[in-house]
Amino acid sequence: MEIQHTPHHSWAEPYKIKMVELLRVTTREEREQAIREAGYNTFLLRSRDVYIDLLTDSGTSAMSDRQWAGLMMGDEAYAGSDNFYHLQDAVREYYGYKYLIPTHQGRGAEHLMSRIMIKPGDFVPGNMYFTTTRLHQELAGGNFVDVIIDQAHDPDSRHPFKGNVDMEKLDRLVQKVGADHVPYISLEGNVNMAGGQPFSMKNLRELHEYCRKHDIPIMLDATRTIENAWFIREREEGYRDKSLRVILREICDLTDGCTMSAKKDLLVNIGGFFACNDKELFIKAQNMVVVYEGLHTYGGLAGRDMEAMAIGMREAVMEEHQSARIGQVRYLGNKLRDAGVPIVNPIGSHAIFLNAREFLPHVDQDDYPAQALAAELYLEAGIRTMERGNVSAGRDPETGQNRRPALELVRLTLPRRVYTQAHLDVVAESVIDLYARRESIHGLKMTYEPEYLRFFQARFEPL
Ligand code: P70
Repeated sequence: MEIQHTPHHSWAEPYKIKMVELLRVTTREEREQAIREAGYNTFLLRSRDVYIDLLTDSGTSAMSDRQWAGLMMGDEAYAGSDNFYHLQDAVREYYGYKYLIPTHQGRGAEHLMSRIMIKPGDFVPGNMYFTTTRLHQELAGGNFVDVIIDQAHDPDSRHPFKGNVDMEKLDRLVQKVGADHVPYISLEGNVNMAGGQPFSMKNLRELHEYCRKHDIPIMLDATRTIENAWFIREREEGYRDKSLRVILREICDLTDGCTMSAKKDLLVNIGGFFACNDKELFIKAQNMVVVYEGLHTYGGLAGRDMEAMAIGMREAVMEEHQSARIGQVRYLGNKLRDAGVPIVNPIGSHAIFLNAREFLPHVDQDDYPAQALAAELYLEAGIRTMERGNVSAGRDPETGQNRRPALELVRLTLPRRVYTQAHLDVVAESVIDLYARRESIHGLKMTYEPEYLRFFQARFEPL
């Protein structure tokens, strides 16, 4: 399939706007009250108090007219809904996995997979943790082991594939605990916590070969894998003329199954799935899904949700869609970088990550610089972002201490097909203003800490 560019190779949006949602601009006083009531946690703000919402790219996409039309075609039968079969056909076509179990969202699939595949005491290597993924591994009795390359933990490294697995780290683990205690390797495309960084096909091929030899399945976190495919085409020898569809299939063909949060790449507001090629694994998942999600042909979704996902999948692999998606993120990133704002490099596909450690060098990591910066950006401009640092990393289960991760970041995440270039100008101007007065920003003290995934509901006070 040939790659189509717009005239002049611009990343211009491959759509026009048919319906709009009005935004509300608040006063500084209103924002002061709102963030105080939210305990300085952007997850606890009401969305009506937010002007530009860059909290996440999850479930926040604008659906197309075709997807909305698909909702009307929902077959809400309890069992055997037509929409399930449409989704199964699309998964087989684009991802290539034989068996499909829908789930309400990504963590539903992670839960099923962890429960089925992990035995207590097992070790699960992964190319950096993701919060929900690691928690489900731990709840199933497993131990997560980070096997991503060192460069991924360095915000200044310009390595083109910071999502790569360090084969030596992996081999060291397998030698130490034995392949029998490694139920699978968890491989994430466009590694979220590293700043949206891709793995290369070369790395995946090496991993595939190694895992075949040791009989270890590769389970893909496919949430942002189409975006990963984009980077493979851009940066890897031999892929320049391949379509995203072809690259996506090549990735999936080197893995054994996946969990998916369809709320990202697949352009829906809710949904996910587990998919695999092994029949035995599928049967176990099919049995587990009825306990926690719903019957195996809907898994916690309405028929209409599955239809919107099947249509979203076809749109997500369109060249012009991804070109605009990545072009927009880079537009914002380049503006910030040119102004000297410290961001994670290279720029990833779903977000710009501010390096809060460098932005606020005067704030100790246990005073949560990224959390403080996210709160301040809201106060400054009504822009909502997300902490991805010490609060998100949580405590080490053994020592009980904060993990103090190398990456202390604030994520400016771009919903797909939602904001315009002018919105991004406002965002860039606001961050640049904040950077100019960075010395006036102070840390936070945590006053309430939930037991699980604390970043969602923790509360803070200014120091
Ligand atoms: C985000 C969202 C979700 C996600 C993901 C990857 C690579 C699995 C999931 C889970 C939402 C989120 C989740 C936890 C903390 C903060 C935000 N990421 N794998 O904003 O999928 O949300 O559908 O259960 O990125 O990055 P789901």
